[in-house]
Amino acid sequence: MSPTAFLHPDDIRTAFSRALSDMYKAEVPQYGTLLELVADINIAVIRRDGPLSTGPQAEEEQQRLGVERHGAIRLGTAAELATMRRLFAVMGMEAVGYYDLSVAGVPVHSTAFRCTDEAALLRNPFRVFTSLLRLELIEDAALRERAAAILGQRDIYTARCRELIALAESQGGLDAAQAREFVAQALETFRWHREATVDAQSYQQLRAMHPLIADVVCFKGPHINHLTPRVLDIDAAQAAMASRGMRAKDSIEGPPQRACPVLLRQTSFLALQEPIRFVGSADDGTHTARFGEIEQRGCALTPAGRERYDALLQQAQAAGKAGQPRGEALVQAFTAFPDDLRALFDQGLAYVRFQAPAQRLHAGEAAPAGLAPAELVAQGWLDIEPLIYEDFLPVSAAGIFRSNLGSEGQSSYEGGGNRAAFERDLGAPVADEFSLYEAAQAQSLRLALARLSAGAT
Ligand code: OOG
Ligand code: NI
Repeated sequence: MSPTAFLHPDDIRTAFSRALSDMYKAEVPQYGTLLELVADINIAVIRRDGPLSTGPQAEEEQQRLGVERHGAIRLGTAAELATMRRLFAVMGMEAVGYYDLSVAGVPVHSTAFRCTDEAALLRNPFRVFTSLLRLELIEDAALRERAAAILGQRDIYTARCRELIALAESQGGLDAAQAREFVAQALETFRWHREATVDAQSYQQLRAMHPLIADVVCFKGPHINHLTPRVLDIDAAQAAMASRGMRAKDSIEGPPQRACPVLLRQTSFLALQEPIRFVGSADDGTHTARFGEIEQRGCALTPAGRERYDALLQQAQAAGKAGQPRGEALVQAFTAFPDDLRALFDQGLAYVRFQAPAQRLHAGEAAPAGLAPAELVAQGWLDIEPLIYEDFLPVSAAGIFRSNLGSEGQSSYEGGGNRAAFERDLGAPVADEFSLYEAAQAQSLRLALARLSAGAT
């Protein structure tokens, strides 16, 4: 078959993300309310502040916002993770970043499956935060073995889904009909099942160990546990959630409100108590796992910026523990972090997208040769815009896990992360997010410089 007959992975990703969103809307109606609320706020913010970008991709930035969301799943075994990597690859997504959540008392480690090139991100930046349970962190050997045995019996993929993944790999893609079938089959893995695969007693034992363990081990598959649209003003969204009768988490994770948003701010509505059925029992139980979340994304930070961010966050947490109100501690700590894009860029703290300024292009002026990017910016030959952060934050993720799973279980695990084990189980290394931002920034520089010199001729 000729490659032109294949559907583009971006289109498969868009179809899948839409199908997942529709399914979740039907399963968790509050998520639909959240989507409406976010769309209203985004329209209002763009009306108030103007478009997200003034560059050539302004229109795509706006349409990206309408489809943008992330989801999260929690897997039980190495084999499940390895197949998930191949499933997401069909949609042009790969594993980026390693997140150790054991330090925050959640016995998992995680990555984000997402697309990595700029054009694909603009078309649809759908991402899935994917965690793998670390059974080795469970101390009770009998329970650990029992959990492994239960997980060993399930197959979270349909047979046809496995076939279509293999077909995509051997052909180098899927045609339209195959892609449609793939989306429908892949969706099955993410569906909620109210029938637990264990009896009530096993469920309670695993849950007592950690609610997350019960959530991963006791069900047929890794139900999508939330989907998160991107909102342009999360403080407004947090207030609106309350006014629409949603029980929002009481604080926003991430940095405080700023003039120049950086990284990621997130909040959620609390997980639903859902009825479940156990094996061999007429009595129903309840399980709490699925929720809704919203996030505001800002500028990606360089390693130096991230280090500064992490230090300030720690400082705020320490002040919080010493009795200062959380919000106040955060605002106070972050006064030390520059709050305009130019300062962030000049100090090497943030990644940017370079643009050739329209007025200079129209005037046909030529930029002097041999100037470094910083000088070109300083002299007005280049404009800068924030390069949006596409990833996650471990401290925020842990906060989201905790607020939705309840507080049973350990507060932290010894031993730290194990990236090598994660990559072995995944069957591939995880990409380094900083290199990706670095490359995106460099590419925007090349494009802007090319436009500058073309404009001058
Ligand atoms: C994942 C929580 C992490 C985020 O947005 O940080 C996450 C989970 O609860 O499985 O989705
Ligand atoms: Ni999330």
